[in-house]
Parts: sequence; C-alpha cells; structure tokens
Amino acid sequence: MPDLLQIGGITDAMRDRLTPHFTIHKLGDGDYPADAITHIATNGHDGVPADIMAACTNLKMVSGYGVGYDAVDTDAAVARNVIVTHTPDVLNAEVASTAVMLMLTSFRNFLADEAHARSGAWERDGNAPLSRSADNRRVGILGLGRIGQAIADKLAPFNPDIHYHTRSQKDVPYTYHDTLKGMAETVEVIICITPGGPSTNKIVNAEVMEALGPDGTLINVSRGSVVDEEAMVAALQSGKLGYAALDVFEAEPKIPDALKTMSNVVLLPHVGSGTHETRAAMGDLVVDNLIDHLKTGKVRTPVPECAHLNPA
Ligand code: NAP
Ligand code: 8YV
Repeated sequence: MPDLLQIGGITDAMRDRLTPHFTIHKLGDGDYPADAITHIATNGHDGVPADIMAACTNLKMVSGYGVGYDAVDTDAAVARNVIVTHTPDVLNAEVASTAVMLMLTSFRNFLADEAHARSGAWERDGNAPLSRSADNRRVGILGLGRIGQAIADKLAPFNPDIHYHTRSQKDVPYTYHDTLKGMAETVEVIICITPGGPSTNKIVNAEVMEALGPDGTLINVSRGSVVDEEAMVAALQSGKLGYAALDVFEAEPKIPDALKTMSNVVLLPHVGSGTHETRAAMGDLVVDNLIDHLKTGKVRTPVPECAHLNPA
C-alpha cells in the first residue's frame, strides 16, 4: 500500500476510510519513511513544513483539511508536480454563520448580557445596559468569494447595505470599493474573509482601522495575518477603533493578553467551521481527494495554482 504522512489530527471516520488504501504514518510518532511517502494529509494550520516537503522526495499529492492553504507552499509543490487539494464550498454556510454570529454578539453585547443574567447582577443591580442594533448597518465585506457571498446572503434578513473590497470587481448588486481604506471610511462594520498569504498580509492596517473609526467594528474570520494585530490592539486601546470580533489570530493559539481583558472585543478559538457536520464534510472531501488520486490520478478540488496538474 502507498505511504501517507498524516500531519496533525484526523478524525476516526477519516482514518477508517483511509486505512484500507494507505499505510498511515503520523508525523511526531517516531520515524517515517520519507522517501516512500507519496501522499500527505494535513490541515490549514500545520500545512506542510518546507523540510518535510523537501524530505518526501516521491511526494505526489497533498490533501488539505480546510479551504485556506496559505500554510502550504504551492510554488514548491507545483515545481515538483505535486498536486495540492483543499476543501472549498462544504464549509461556506458554517463560516458564514460564524461571521454573522460574531457580528450579532458584538453589536448586541450578548456575552456581557449573559454574564449579567448568570451572575445575579440583574437581580442585584437591575437591567443590563442597552446595546447596538445589528439591523440596517453598512457592512463592508473584505473578500467577496465563496464564503464572503454566503455571509452577504446570511445577513440579508438584517437588511444591511453591503459594500465590498476585492482586487477585481464582481457582478453583484453591492457597492464596490477599489481601496480598502475607501470602504473603511464608508461602512460601520468590516468582515474580513480573504485568503491569508503575502497578498493580504496586514492589509487591515492602522490607517484602515482608524478609517473604520471609534464606532466601527472589525470582524475577522479570515486569517490572523490579514490584520495588523499590534495596530489593532493599540487602536482598540486608544478608542480609534470601537470594537473587534475575532475568530483568527496572528500566532494561534496565542491571543494577545491585552485583547482578553477588553470588554469591546469578542474572541473565538478559530472555530469558524467547527461543527460536527461541517468538519465531517471537510474530512470526507480530504479523503475523497486522496482516494480519487490513488485510483484515477485525478482529484476533486485542487487549489487554483495546481488545477493545471489535474488531468482533464
Ligand atoms: P475564495 O472563494 O477564494 O474568495 C476569496 C476572496 O478574497 C475573493 O473574492 C478574492 O477576490 C478576495 N481576495 C483575494 N486576495 C485579495 C486581496 N489581496 N485583496 C482583496 N481581496 C482579495 O475563498 P473562500 O472559500 O471564500 O475562503 C476565504 C478564506 O476564508 C480562506 O482562504 C481562509 O483563509 C478563510 N477561512 C477561515 C475559516 C475559519 O475557520 N475562520 C474557515 C474557512 C475559511 P479577488 O481575487 O478579486 O481579489
Ligand atoms: C479549518 C479554516 O479549521 O478552512 C479553513 O481555511 O480556517 C478552517 O476551516 C482550518 O483550516 C484548520 O484545519
């Protein structure tokens, strides 16, 4: 059987489906036969470290659990004819729900309200303070792709005025901004949902956050690298940025301590796609890609950079 290197965890269901087809070696569980590895299963966080990619001289395919693949060097893969796959679409609805719930939680201040109810403060001190309505807001989506569009759709009942910034204008009925700063000056909320990587590195910088302003809300469900985290902490501390609701961070699982004490911030531990149902669908697609590659040489969902390596 071909040898597969497992980087990070896989579910029991994934292992059960893979075991009849591959000899699985888990990275970290002792030595693995680097020269024999033809397939790698990994995730969006761990990717494929450069030394492992180099050591696996017979590598043919990398199957990623997650739609974001910024942790895999696709240039290095393409240079060696290694096809990389990811798990697009099956998580759109879940990640969109996360973004919408982050927006609702931030605007309606539900975490503080829940603490107010649970702690007995309601009986002791009276009603909780009023919050901000999430209805009728000017919402700027940074990255209107598969998930960005799902966020726009899911927000529809809240009657938003949708704006977006991407590199290329889309055929959609929303207001396009060719600069992120221009969008930040116009909207009340920015929801980040671009890929990570060099082209988006810290594009939400101090200038953008100041343009969003003291009443503005920054929501990040993309990658921590998209936002200048140090500048965000400073802007939240100084009041130049009003609120933040974050699922992703620069050095996960590390969250800057300063954010943990701020009442104008909502923090999640990168759980955008983290439900049993969606993770099962992602796991199935990871395995489908691996088994299809083994049986036919063709994969279901190559990353765009590798699409030309997939047989027609
Ligand atoms: P997608 O369909 O490829 O959409 C990406 C969008 O970002 C496109 O509209 C693209 O438009 C835009 N974009 C790319 N580079 C840009 C740049 N430099 N400046 C402005 N816009 C840019 O991807 P998706 O499936 O929606 O996923 C998006 C990302 O969400 C993933 O890559 C991942 O990082 C993140 N994600 C996070 C979670 C989580 O758990 N929090 C879960 C799933 C995904 P243009 O090409 O026209 O610029
Ligand atoms: C995953 C994600 O949890 O799909 C993505 O890009 O960020 C999440 O769905 C992550 O990739 C970890 O595997």
